[in-house]
Amino acid sequence: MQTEKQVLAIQSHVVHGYVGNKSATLPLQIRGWDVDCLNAVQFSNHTGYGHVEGYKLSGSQIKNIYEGLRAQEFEYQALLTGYLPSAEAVEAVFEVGTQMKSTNKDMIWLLDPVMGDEGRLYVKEDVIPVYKKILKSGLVTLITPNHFEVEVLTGIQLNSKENVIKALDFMHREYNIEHIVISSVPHATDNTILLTIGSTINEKPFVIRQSKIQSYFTGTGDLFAALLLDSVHRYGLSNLAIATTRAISIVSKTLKRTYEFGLSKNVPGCKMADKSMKFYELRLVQCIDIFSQIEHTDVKYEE
Ligand code: PLP
Ligand code: PXL
Repeated sequence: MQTEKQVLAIQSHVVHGYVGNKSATLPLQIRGWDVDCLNAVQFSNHTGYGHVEGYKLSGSQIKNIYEGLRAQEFEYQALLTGYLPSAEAVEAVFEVGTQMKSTNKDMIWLLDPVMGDEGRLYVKEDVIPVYKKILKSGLVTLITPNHFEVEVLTGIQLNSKENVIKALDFMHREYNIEHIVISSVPHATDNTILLTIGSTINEKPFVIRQSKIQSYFTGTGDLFAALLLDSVHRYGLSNLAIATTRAISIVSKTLKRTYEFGLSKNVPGCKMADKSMKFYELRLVQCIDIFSQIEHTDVKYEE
């Protein structure tokens, strides 16, 4: 009998394009998950376009919808949380996660502490202490910060191998996090390479090197977090390095296809708020064959 795979996913909805739950849902469904989307915002499009219309849920609206789910006693094997629009929304998600873990201590909570990128916060500063509080609770299974979010959480600049190890150690010990995957770290000296660095407490960290596609994508981190959730469920948290290589492989094939589509529109790259951005929305529907293939063994890791 197939095991149940049900996930509650709390992050953004965009009417057009693919970030947040729009990025996570299709790949997870194809890989056998029932995805219950609690959309923390409903926006017309992602914020990179420069103009957005839409609505944010308040903390109490998030809790209220969750209470509806709880009343039905739905069961979830996983909780996936990404971009949340305010400190009170993050507080509400802390309450949801706490409640869900109290009924199923084996539930995987993958928390992507979405706060910013490339040196810029895109949430208000008051969100930071709430994330820190959640991380200290010991309820989160796995986090997927990018390099900037690691710097925000630890105060350590990821500009050398020693500092990366220091930051991982800080997050394992100060924040009580057993599993960490830093989704993207620029290489210290080679800007054609992007690193993904993972670590399980009391084990050696691992590194995955990929050549960077010189373009700007949005929703990649959300896609990666969703695929990593599927992958750790499939391969086990004790095989975090293998699980991460499988997820990275799918992300990189998706980006390659997205990039080729952008090129076919004669747009060589794209910048924030550039009109060409619409050609770089992740081409998820065109990648169904990639998501349908279960094993992706072409990406390797190093210790
Ligand atoms: N870019 C590439 C090529 C990736 O493979 C990944 C994650 O796997 C990311 C970006 C994710 O970065 P972020 O979390 O900063 O969106
Ligand atoms: O991919 C993160 C993200 C989530 N939610 C919204 C966004 C973005 C990135 O731009 O605009 C609404």
